[in-house]
Amino acid sequence: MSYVDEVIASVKQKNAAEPEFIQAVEEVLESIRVVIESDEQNYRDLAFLERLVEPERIIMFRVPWVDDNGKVQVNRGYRVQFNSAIGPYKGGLRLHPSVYLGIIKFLGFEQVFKNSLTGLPIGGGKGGSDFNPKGKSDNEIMRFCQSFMTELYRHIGADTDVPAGDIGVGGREIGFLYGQYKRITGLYEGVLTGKGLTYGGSLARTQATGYGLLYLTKELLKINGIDIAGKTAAVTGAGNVAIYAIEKAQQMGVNVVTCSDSSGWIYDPEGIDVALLKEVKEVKRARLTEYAAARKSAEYHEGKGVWAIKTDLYLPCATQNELPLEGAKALVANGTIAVCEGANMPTTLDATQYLQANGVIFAPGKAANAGGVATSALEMSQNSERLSWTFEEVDAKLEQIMINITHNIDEAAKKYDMAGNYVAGANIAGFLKVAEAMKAQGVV
Ligand code: NDP
Ligand code: 2IT
Repeated sequence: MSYVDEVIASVKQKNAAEPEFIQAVEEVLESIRVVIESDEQNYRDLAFLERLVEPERIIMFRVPWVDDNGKVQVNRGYRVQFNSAIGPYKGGLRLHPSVYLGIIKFLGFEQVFKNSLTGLPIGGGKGGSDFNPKGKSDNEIMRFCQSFMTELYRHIGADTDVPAGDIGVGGREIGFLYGQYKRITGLYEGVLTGKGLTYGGSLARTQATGYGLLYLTKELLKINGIDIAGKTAAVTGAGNVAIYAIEKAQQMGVNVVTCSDSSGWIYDPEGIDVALLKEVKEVKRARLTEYAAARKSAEYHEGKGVWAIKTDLYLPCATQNELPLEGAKALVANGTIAVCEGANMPTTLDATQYLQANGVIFAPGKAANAGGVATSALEMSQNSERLSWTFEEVDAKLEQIMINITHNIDEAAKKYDMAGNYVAGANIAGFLKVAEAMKAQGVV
C-alpha cells in the first residue's frame, strides 16, 4: 500500500467517530499525494504524515456557569493546538451546539494550511464549545465567556496561541473573553484578535473574511478571463462572513440575490439590502423572517435550497457540508461559473468533485476565506508594535494577500500538472511551507 493510503486508512481507524476530520484529512492527503510520492521513502522514514495529522496538543475542559434562573449549566470546552511549525497557534473559537472534538480537529487541521497560505508567521489551532448562544442574555454570554477563559487562559498567550472569532463568536464575545484574560493574568497583550477598536482591535478585521473572499473571487475570475462586474451571486449564511461578502460583492457591481440562516433563506431579486440585513442580524440578533417582513421584494423559504436560484457565482458562507451533491448538480444545471467558499469546508467531497468535473471554477475555503485570519495576523503585528493602522492600509494589505494567494494556488496547480484544480493548488502550496519548517525543526 502507498504511504498516503496507509496514513488515510490509519486516520479512518483511529478517528472513526470524527467524520468531518476524516473528510478534511482525506482531501488534503489526496491532493499532496503527488508531492509525497516524489520522495516517499524520506517522508515515510520521518513518519511525516503521521505527525501532520496528529494535533500537537488537545485541551478539553469543563465550563460551568450559572444561567439567569440561577440554574447551573455545564458545557465542554476545547482548544486544539494543531501545528506550530511556522508560528504560534492561531485560529478561531466556535460556539455552537454541534461542536464536538471532531469539528474542532477538522477546523484546526484546515487552519494549518490556510494560515500557511497567508504567507504570515502563524501556526494552526481552533477551539470552541457546545454552548448554544441562541436566546441567551448578554449576562449569560458574559458568564459563559468568563468561565471558558478561566481555564483557557493558562494555555494561550500573545506568542503561544492567539484565538479569535468563528461561528457564534463576534465582537461581544471577544470583549468578554479579553476582559477575563486581562483580569486573571494582568497582561494587556494581543492574546485574542477581533478585539474592539478601543482596546487593540484592527480596523477592517470585521470586514476581512467577506471582503477577502471577494478579492480572491475577482482575481480568480480574472485569471480565467472573466470580469466580475455585472455578475449575479448567491450567498448563503447571514453572519459575519456572509454580510461583508455581500457588501464587497455589491461594491464590485455584483447583484447578490440570496442569503440564509439555519431556519431558512431569502431570495431578493432586487439585491440584498445590506443595511437592513445588518440591522436584523448584528443589532437585533433576529431571524431572517424579520428581513422578509421589512422588505417587499424578498421571498422567504423555509429550510435549505439556495442552490435552486440561478446565478453566476455561488458563495457558501454558513457552515461545513452545507452544499451536498444534489446542490452541486443544481448549480451545474444552472450554468454557475464559480463556487468560492467563504465558510470552512461547506462543500461535501462528492459535490466538490462534481463541480470540478463539470468545469465550475472552485476555490476552497482554506484559500478563499483566509482573509480573516490574515487580518488577524495584521492585528497581532499592530499589537506588537503598539500602533494602529488606518482602514485603508489594512484593507490594501488584505487585498494584496488575497491576490497573492490566488496566484500561488494557481501556479502550484500548474506546476504539478493540475492546472485549474485550485483544491490541489491550495493544499500543495499550503503544505510545502509547513513541510519545510517541520523538516528543519527535526522530530518534534
Ligand atoms: P456567524 O456566527 O457570524 O454566522 C454563521 C451563519 O451561518 C449564520 O447565518 C448561521 O445561522 C449560519 N449557520 C451556522 N451553523 C449553521 C448550520 N448548522 N446550519 C445552517 N446554517 C448555519 O459565523 P461566521 O460568519 O463567522 O462563520 C461562517 C463560516 O465562515 C464558518 O464556516 C466559519 O468557520 C467560517 N469562517 C469564519 C471566519 C471569521 O473570520 N469569522 C474566517 C474564516 C472562515 P443561524 O444564525 O441561524 O445559526
Ligand atoms: O476559520 C478562520 O480562519 C477563522 N475563524 C478566523 C481565525 C482567526 O484567527 O482570525
